[in-house]
Amino acid sequence: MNPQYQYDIFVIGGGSGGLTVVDEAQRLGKRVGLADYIKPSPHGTQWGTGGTCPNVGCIPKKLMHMTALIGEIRHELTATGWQGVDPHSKNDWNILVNEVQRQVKGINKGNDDWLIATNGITYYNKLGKLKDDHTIELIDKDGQSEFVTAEYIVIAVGSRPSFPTDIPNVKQLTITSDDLFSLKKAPGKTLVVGASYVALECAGFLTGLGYDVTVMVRSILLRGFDQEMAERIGEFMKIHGTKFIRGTIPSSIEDVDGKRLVKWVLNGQEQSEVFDTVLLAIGRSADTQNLGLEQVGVQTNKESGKIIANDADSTSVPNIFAIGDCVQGRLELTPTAIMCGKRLIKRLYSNGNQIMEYSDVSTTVFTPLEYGCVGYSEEAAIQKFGKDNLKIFTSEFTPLFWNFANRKGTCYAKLIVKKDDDVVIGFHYLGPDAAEVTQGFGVVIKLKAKKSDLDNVVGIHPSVAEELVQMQTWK
Ligand code: FAD
Ligand code: NA7
Repeated sequence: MNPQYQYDIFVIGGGSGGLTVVDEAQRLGKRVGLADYIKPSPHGTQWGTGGTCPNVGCIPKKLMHMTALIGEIRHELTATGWQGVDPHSKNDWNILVNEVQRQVKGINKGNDDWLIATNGITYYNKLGKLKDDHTIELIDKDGQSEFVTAEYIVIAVGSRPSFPTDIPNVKQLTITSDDLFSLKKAPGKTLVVGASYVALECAGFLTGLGYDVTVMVRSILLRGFDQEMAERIGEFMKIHGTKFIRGTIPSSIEDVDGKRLVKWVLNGQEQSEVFDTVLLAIGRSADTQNLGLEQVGVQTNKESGKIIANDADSTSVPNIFAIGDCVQGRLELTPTAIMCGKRLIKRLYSNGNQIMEYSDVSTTVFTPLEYGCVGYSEEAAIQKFGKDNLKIFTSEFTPLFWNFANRKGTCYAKLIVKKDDDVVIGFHYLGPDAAEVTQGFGVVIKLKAKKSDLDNVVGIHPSVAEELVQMQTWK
């Protein structure tokens, strides 16, 4: 402990990464300070402790996605003789939002109780700003400041939704995922702008909840993911009612009697349509403005605002570290921010030497047909190893229970295997419970299993996952 400073370690940002750092450091008896402050969205939406994941990210998203999937089962219930189920019943948005917020507030309360009750943590519900390499200014909601000092500083301020700069009043005329999960009024007919993770997940569950949803796609679906899988997701969403406008972006958005008149140009022709809600999901920007980074000498990418940190999470100022979504080149996921925070504290205080590895991280996109993957996409594998050195195994299948009500669409899986050593370098699965199925394959890929190892596994029957250990057809 260095008595020169008030805290051994001070964390700015109490999300997935920041809270992990706080927790790990206090367990080791360190004097820990935390500043977490939620800047309201342009519509004034605010939330409690825990950062993006429990408030406006993973958790409310998954709850709404599950609600849409539960709705789909109405058809199977009717087909299998359950009485009193109306397959055309409507979802009540207000009941859903209240339930989602009840669960979110439960998580907030758990965090609040823990922050208050844990010895060794001092929590400030204040905006943190660097003053010098060991001093942080803490600003409360009334603009009053105090200053604290720390030996180490960790920046974990996450990211916030981006807005286009060329559409007048865009922040007032649209909402983002920061507003959606607590929206007071049902979204109604919705245009989702953007075509990646957040856009397709939100479009998927809104369609499943019964809303008229159109996705406006600038270029491709799910950039960075395996494009065959991405296109299959798009096809599945289409046959389940989501509409797509591809190859354009909004050129203007206007308020017309409380609705949104959106115009765009497609093939040289101006087109327009009126929506109740426009949901922007065009990516996220690091929440690093006004953090005092430049003044202290912490380097950032000028365009994205992301902090530049090395593999050991050090910024250009050696005692200032940065983790999670606000750092350039990191996967924007809760478990990566958590593991990164854990490893940082182990390295700082308990002789750890492991750095965070960002390859072979399993993830799932919670679209109506869920997509789990780990390892290389087909495109990335071809680029790295060449087409001739790969075997791409595929399988198309229909889960048994889908036949009850003739659910439309099919599931699909893909394994990418290197010919020279038979190692499985990519796993892709489109089907029910993708996160549960994919987690185990994350271990398989991490352990560099061979295709012949999978061939030696006896499948569980009847299941969808058995498809993955008996794939014999390759492209
Ligand atoms: P955050 O969790 O964003 O925390 C940053 C905190 O810092 C916030 O509380 C912020 O208010 C605070 N802060 C910012 N500036 C200051 C300041 N100057 N002073 C004090 N406090 C400040 N990931 C998954 O793994 N699975 C998913 O299914 C998933 N779904 C998602 C769905 C959506 C809609 C979104 C938006 C994200 C999703 N994510 C998902 C991503 C995941 O939420 C993030 O990767 C994760 O929360 C990043 O953690 P973090 O600690 O870097 O930042
Ligand atoms: P991403 O993954 O950065 O994707 C952004 C999407 O928005 C992508 O489809 C872009 O199309 C599209 N985009 C970007 N700018 C525009 C404009 N100006 N107009 C229309 N469309 C645009 O962001 P997400 O929000 O989906 O996800 C971010 C992380 O949050 C993700 O990793 C999850 O962990 C949670 P492009 O392909 O560039 O043409």
